[in-house]
Amino acid sequence: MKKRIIFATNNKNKMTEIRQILDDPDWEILSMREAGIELDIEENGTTFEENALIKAQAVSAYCDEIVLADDSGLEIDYLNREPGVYSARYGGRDTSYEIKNQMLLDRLQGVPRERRTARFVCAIAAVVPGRDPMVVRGTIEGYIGEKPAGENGFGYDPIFYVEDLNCSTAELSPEEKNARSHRGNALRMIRKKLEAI
Ligand code: ITT
Repeated sequence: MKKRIIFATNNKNKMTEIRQILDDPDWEILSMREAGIELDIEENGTTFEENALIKAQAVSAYCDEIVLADDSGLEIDYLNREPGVYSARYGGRDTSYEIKNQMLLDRLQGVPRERRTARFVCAIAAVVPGRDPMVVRGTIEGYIGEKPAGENGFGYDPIFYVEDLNCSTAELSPEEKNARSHRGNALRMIRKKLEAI
């Protein structure tokens, strides 16, 4: 029987990647909206893991299915790991990513390559009815480039450059990004845990 999973996110770009990464004939993945659940969840945790659990548990209260949630963001070492858990809110939720990315580039102006290190982090929480909640973390290491590049991906992808490729994650194909991304790594980890149940 197909495993029905509800993904507690309102972010369409995340949902696209999640469907590509968890492409499995044994799983039926529904977005919150497809499951008929509309919630505005306050993400008041201080870590990615806490926020992922807050979102998964909030949605789990409204259904009997397995619920997964993604909390993710960009940590820039030179900025004391900002924007971090505030990545979606940085510069204002409704501000375009063209502007948010430029704001970050401006704050790094003149900073040399070796001090521009950064990573994307993704915590995935899983709430399975009758079991203890689970949470995993995936990361991808890189650095903030001198200028935005690429048209793929979303959010901070145009300014995040992959360490060994020297191109931004917005210049990678979806398959290339998912194979090495924070979200790809975290989702593959949680899939293993769910398959073991
Ligand atoms: P939900 O809470 O509904 O899932 P959200 O967009 O509010 O959606 P987050 O609180 O987890 O999600 O914020 C994550 C932000 O971090 C996201 O909006 C992007 O700006 C950024 N981000 C996360 N993953 C990214 C990726 O793969 N590429 C580029 N930016 C990413």
